[in-house]
Amino acid sequence: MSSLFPALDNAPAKSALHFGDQILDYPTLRSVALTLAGALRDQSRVAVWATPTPHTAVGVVAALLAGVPVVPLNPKSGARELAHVVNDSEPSLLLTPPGAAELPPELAGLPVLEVALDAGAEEPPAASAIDPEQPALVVYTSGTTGPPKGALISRRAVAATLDALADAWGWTERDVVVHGLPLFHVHGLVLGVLGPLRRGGTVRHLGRFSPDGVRQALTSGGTVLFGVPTMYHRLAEAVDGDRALADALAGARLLVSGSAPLPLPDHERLWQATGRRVVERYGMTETLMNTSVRADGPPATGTVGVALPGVEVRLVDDAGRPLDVGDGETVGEIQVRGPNLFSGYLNRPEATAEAFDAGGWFRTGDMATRDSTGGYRIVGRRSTDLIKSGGYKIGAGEIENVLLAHPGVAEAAVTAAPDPDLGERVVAWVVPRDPADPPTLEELSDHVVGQLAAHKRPREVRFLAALPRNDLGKVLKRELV
Ligand code: MLC
Ligand code: AMP
Repeated sequence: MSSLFPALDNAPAKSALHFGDQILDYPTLRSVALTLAGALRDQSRVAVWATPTPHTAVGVVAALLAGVPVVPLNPKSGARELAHVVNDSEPSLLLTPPGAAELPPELAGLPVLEVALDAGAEEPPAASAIDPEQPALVVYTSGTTGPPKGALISRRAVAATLDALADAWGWTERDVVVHGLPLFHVHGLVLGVLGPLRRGGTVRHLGRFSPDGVRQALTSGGTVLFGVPTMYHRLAEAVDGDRALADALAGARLLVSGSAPLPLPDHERLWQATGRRVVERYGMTETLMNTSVRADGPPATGTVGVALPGVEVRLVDDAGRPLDVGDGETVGEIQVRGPNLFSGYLNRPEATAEAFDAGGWFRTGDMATRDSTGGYRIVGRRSTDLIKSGGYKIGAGEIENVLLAHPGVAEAAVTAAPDPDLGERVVAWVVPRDPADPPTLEELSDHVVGQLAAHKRPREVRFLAALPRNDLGKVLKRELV
């Protein structure tokens, strides 16, 4: 059996996965996943239609048991990005829940296997030892330009990050992790599903995030809550005047936020209402988790905490020279090194080479300060072409290319605007072909949703006679914002 999930070896009689009223205990998960693993052994790479259901968890665990890399697919992908992901990653099989709604034409030709939640007749023999350097996952993540890149995340990186978090958070088999995160990104899938299973604990997935769902789950056994800042913002909005929700949050062992900065006002409102401090951790698809506020350390607000065990974190200046500071003021780019790092971008050797410096440090593009205790505070990011909306990373270039294909658009630039709920929202700056008859926001939004996932749609459009450009023709985004 793979060493990624030691709890599946002894399969204790306790629940592993809760998705609504669908519950799988460890013995059932073991037997269902091993049965499926037996059917996957000859596959080169499997795509998983990552619905927020137990089938996704079972499909991913089975593939990992079989030593087959997984490409999680967002079931709400637009046609253009889905075609890109499938052409780039070339899965040999697609796993879906039974009776999944009609699959998009981009997946035609890909053999489909439905994930069953009942065990087959016989368990196949366990796989022999699998190389920890082998990819566990290929997770697509947006860059500043072009289509998303597939980050190759090894089994070693998954194990390292989860064990480091266990140390920082005192995370054990007694924890029941509650969340409503999507299962096609590392937050929901690696931390939110593989994490509890590696610890031998329980996942309690809400199907879809709601403050009510959080309250119910935390008052019926949930111990830890994972969420992106937008979810904590919605909890902060809901908790005012809702004693039951306040009590539920106050009763959790740990409230963890990540994927984007948690604004101080939301931090403070939750603290006032519950007496609890939300713990922030900082990570990235390519690096998995780098830093966290420790559960056994002092409560901290506005910081993403200290380097996780085994992870080297440093700040560098614009020339890439290390900044040996602890003044809480000097800003540098965060670079990281450690066993949590990805192995490269699929089919993109140049992008992979660019991502690291000569010493093997990964350039995150995030700007931060470090204080005298080694705590990091993220103050921004290097590129104006990356947007974090609702915790999703969105590349401006990808949306600009889609907007330019709209018949009413002559020129387009995409930027982020601050948003109290989403953190940042996507703003489209458009030079219309016919200034007397510009496309509406709804038309542009629908056009983007046809090609890309709905979270990438512009929430606002601003019309201009021309985009500000430098002598080389590059759009001056800082002038726009
Ligand atoms: C909206 N929708 C449309 C549409 N407009 N569908 C078709 N056509 C249109 N024009 C649909 C959306 O698909 C969605 O459906 C619903 O309407 C609402 O969309 P929304 O307004 O965009 O989002 P919302 O529901 O408000 O979601 C907020 C949220 C979500 C916080 C729940 O943003 C979220 O789940 N964020 C998590 C992102 C995340 O996990 N990031 C981690 C990355 S890893 P439906 O059915 O889908 O609701 C990482 C590393 C790390 O960052 O450190 O963790
Ligand atoms: P992704 O590429 O989707 O994995 O997103 C990674 C990015 O999310 C990082 O580079 C950061 O910019 C951001 N991020 C993740 N966690 C935090 C956090 N706790 N605070 C601020 N930004 C964060």
